[in-house]
Parts: sequence; C-alpha cells; structure tokens
Amino acid sequence: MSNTKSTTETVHRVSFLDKDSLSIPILKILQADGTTFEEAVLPVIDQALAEKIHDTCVFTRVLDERMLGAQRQGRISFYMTCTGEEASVVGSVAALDDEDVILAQYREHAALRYRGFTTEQFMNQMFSNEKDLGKGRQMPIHYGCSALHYQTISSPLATQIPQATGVGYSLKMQGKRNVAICYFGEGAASEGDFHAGLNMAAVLKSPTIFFCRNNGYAISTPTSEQFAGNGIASRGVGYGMHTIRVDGNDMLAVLAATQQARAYALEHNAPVLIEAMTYRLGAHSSSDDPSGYRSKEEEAKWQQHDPVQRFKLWMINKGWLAESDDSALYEKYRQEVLASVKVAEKLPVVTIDELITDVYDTPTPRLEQQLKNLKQHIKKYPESYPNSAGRV
Ligand SMILES: Cc1ncc(C[n+]2csc(CCOP(=O)(O)OP(=O)(O)O)c2C)c(N)n1
Ligand SMILES: [Mg+2]
Repeated sequence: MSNTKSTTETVHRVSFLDKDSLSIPILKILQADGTTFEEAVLPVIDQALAEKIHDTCVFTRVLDERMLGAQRQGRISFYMTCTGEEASVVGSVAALDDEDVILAQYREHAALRYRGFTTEQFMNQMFSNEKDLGKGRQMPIHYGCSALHYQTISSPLATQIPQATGVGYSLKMQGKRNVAICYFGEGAASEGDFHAGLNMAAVLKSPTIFFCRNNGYAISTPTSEQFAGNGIASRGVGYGMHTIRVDGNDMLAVLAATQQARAYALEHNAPVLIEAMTYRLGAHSSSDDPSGYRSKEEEAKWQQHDPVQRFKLWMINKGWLAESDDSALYEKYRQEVLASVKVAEKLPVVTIDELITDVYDTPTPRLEQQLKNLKQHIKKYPESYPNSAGRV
C-alpha cells in the first residue's frame, strides 16, 4: 500500500467499487420560488453585490439575444450564448477578487462583464474592428483583457486547464493573495489536458479553482455518451482535491461554494474542483440546431429552472428589487447594445500590417515575406477581400 496515502481497510473477499461507491451531495440554497431552504447557510452577500450580480445577468441575457440576432442577420460571423448558465458564471466570479486570474472556455462572457468589460469593448471584439483589444485576430466571442485579468479564449478545448494550474502556481510563487479560476465544460473534461492539469495542480499545490459547467451537452453529445462515471466531481476526489457539486442554476449555492473554495485555496495553497450542474438552454453556437438531438419537452423542463428568474425572485422577496426596475434595466441594455452595434460595425477593421506584430519582438524575415505575399494576393483578388482590399 505504499503508493496510496490514505489508510486502506483490508478485506478478505473480492469486493469491487463502482461509480456510486462515492456518494456526492449537491448543494442547494435557493428554491424555485425565490425562498431559501430552511437549514441553508447563506453566502456573504449584501444588496450592492446582489444588484451587481442581477445587473450582469440582465446584460448578458440582452447581449446574447441581440448578438445571436445580429449573427442571423449576417452582421457577425459567429456567436455563443451563456443562456441558462448565468448563475454558474456570475455566482462564481462574484466570489472572487478582481485580481484573481480568469481562464475561461468561451461561454463565460458574463464573468468578463462582471469585471467591467464595456458594451463597446464587447462590440469591438465581435466586429473585429480597429479598436478590438485582440486586433481582429480571433473569431467573435474569443475575448481577452489583461487589465481585467481575463486570459484570451482559445478554441481548442481544455488548453486553459493546465495553463490555469501554472497561473495558480505562479501566483503562489509570487506570494500574491490571489487564485486562478479555470472554467470548462464537462465535454472538455474528456481531454487529456484536464487530467494532466488537475493532477499537476493537486500534486504541486496550485491555488486554482477548477470550475466545471456541467450543462448536459458537448455540442450534440449528451453526458450519458461522454462519460460513465459519477460526473466530473468524482474525478476531483480521485486527484486528491477538495471537491464540491452544486446546483449551477442556484446563484446563492454557486456563490457560497466559490467563496469557500477561494478561502480554502488561499489558506492551503491548494486547488478546488467545483462541478456546477446546469443546462445549456440555447444552441451550442450559432452554427448548431439542437432540435436534431434533444426534445422541446426537455428544454421546456429546464426553462422552469431559469437561474436569473430564481435569483430575481429572491431579490424581490428581500425587498432589494421591484419588478419595474427589472423591465427598465432590460430596456436600457437593449438600447445600449443596439446603439453600440451601430457604432462598432462602421469602424474600420484592423490594418493587415498589424497581423505579424506581437508575435516576436521584431517580425522575422520569413513573416515579413509572408505578409508581402498576402498583400500581393489581396491586391490581385480585391473582390474576395472587400474589407481589406483598399487598405493594403
Ligand atoms: C480539441 C477540440 N476538440 C473539439 C473541438 C470542437 N468543439 C468545440 S466546443 C465542443 C463541445 C464542448 O463541450 P463542453 O466542454 O461541455 O462545453 P459547452 O459547449 O457545453 O459549454 C467541441 C467538441 C474543439 N474546439 N477542440
Ligand atoms: Mg457541456
């Protein structure tokens, strides 16, 4: 037994363990009607924090609705919504310090908004215009913002997981009182990077919160075809990590779990895994149609568990929100998003000369040559490059 750290009971008959040997409870604080469970221990929250959380959720709903519409109108090329998962994302980011580093997957723009990313900044990224912080080098919704400690999204799944282990470790080495948080889907947890990242974090004691949004699907693949074990939480325990499963549509449960996860990570210089059970209410992306792989009844069932509505009812119960405040807020953001789209889509795109800056300190001769070839190509076929032809 020298390769196990825990004490192991000895038995004398064959006895196997299975996925249910480990019983994992789910933390729930808020009920569907906006009241809390009698015995529930609430997170630390005051009216100002509740209002900021609610404001972020409303903005995200509006942004998602309008920008999916903008994609359908051909104004942007691609979009992904957070709809249905707002409590998982906002409840967790609200438990953090503003200098904790966020490594997101792609469906967590609500966390960026919570940190202060402006409507204009969202639009500049989605329209890849000259004001985009990423200089138009990424698909829409692949945000990044160093000022807000939000690392740039990368499309290949799970690359952020071992990176987050390293970020948490470096924060520890620098003696900072900060953690890293790594968001990922349950589908991404099938990648090798997940296993390497979590094992390294546990062994090297990296203060990183691994936050899994278990939303039921990886595009069209349901969780039942993704893994056979007891969700993602069982794996955290397997790696020797502090682990919790929460109702991901319960803002107060997510907030409470993440507040305590952060405190634990800092106190013990150790990682924590949170598995938030939620549901992707929308399509995977603007390129997907879920009617081919799931039923309207299933979607309707989950509509009943709307996390934004549940938290709103709690605020109304507390006397912190009036129904009319809510509708005015939706209207304010609809106008703001619409006005911002109109400005951002008219700004020029980034010039092609910017393409090879920031790769090396000074561009290499090979890159210079490639840029020259590209410019010649665009000049030769201007009709294929309507946005760039006049700018080379
Ligand atoms: C390495 C890699 N494989 C496949 C894909 C294609 N892909 C993009 S998103 C996705 C599903 C991911 O599901 P999950 O991690 O559960 O996140 P969710 O979209 O549900 O939020 C897949 C397979 C990819 N981007 N990268
Ligand atoms: Mg998923």
